[in-house]
Amino acid sequence: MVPVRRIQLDELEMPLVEPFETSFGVERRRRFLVVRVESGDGEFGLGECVAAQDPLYSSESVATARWMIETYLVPLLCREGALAPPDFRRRAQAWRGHPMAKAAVELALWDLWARRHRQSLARALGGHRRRVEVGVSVGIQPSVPALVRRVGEYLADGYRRIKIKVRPGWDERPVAALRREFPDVRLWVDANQAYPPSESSALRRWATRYGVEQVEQPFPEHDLAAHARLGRGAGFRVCLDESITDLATLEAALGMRALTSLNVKAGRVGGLGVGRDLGRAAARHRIPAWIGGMLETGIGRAHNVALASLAAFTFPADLSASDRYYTPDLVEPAFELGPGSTLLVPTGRGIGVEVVDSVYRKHLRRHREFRRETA
Ligand code: OSB
Ligand code: MG
Repeated sequence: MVPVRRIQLDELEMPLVEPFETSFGVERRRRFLVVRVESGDGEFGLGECVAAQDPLYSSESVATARWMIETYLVPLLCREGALAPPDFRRRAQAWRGHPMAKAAVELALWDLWARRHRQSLARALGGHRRRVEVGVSVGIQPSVPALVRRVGEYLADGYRRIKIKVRPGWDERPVAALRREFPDVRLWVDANQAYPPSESSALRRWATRYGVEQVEQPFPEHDLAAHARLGRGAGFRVCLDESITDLATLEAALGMRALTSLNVKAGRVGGLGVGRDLGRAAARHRIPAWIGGMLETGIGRAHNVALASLAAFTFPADLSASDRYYTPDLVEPAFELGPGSTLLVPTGRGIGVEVVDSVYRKHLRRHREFRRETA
């Protein structure tokens, strides 16, 4: 159990070091919520919400996540006064949807739980790795030469696995150019649902021809059958991201053989508990799982790195160094790329990194506090 006496809901806005363009839009700045839970004895826990300003990646947004947290999740915590993360998960399941809002609170409870048990979050979750292997996710660039240059810089930095964002009109040419320039690079593509299933054969042709290792979420999230057809007999993996929102959708997709790789984002699926279960379910089906990212600051990155330290996650994560996203990052120490394209798993209590107050205050746009009545 972790007592909760005070809850803080903050909204921040931070500029990205460079714009990040996907099939659904361009992000130049990230607007996001941070939940802070306090136990009343000096301990606290932090959770970053991955919902973006606009509902483009999924139906949630900063506004809907704020509404869900303020209307249901904060009152639940105030009513109970103490909840271990698995109890919160169970109670929050009564309300449909809103996994990003639920995750923000669950992440904060996990951080608090680990701190109170004087453990790192990675240890509290059952992780054993000291370093986690990572790659980099590269947005759509203004031109093919610009992409080749950018990827060359990331490889020079030490990243060993490259994922590029694709969409109709930005796929075969950039992929062919990367393969020509970097014949051995481990190359993934992510379409964020941008292709109609009728594009399946063209997609299969260029992905095979240029040695793409996996194609992530090419088709609309509810079309599991289209993903299953693409994967049948293919020489590349079909990875699902947006389609998988909980254990039930994963079981359904596994039953249909709609995936041969799984992107797990705690923020997308309602928290670390669900994320861990998804990884274990994939492992039982011999499907590689890996940790995805949502351009988090160091707070969310720390939770993701902790989850990536579990044995179930075997493919390199979409978790890059802090300087690929924000300079300076919200936390210290910042995440830096280490040997073998890895990030170090923090060993301090909880998430194991500290918020830098001056940076946090500079980007703070809204602040709200809630207290549990203890009369
Ligand atoms: O689909 O994986 C995605 C970023 C924002 C929204 C969706 C996605 C992404 C990324 C970035 O690919 C991964 C990262 O945080 O580096
Ligand atoms: Mg994705």
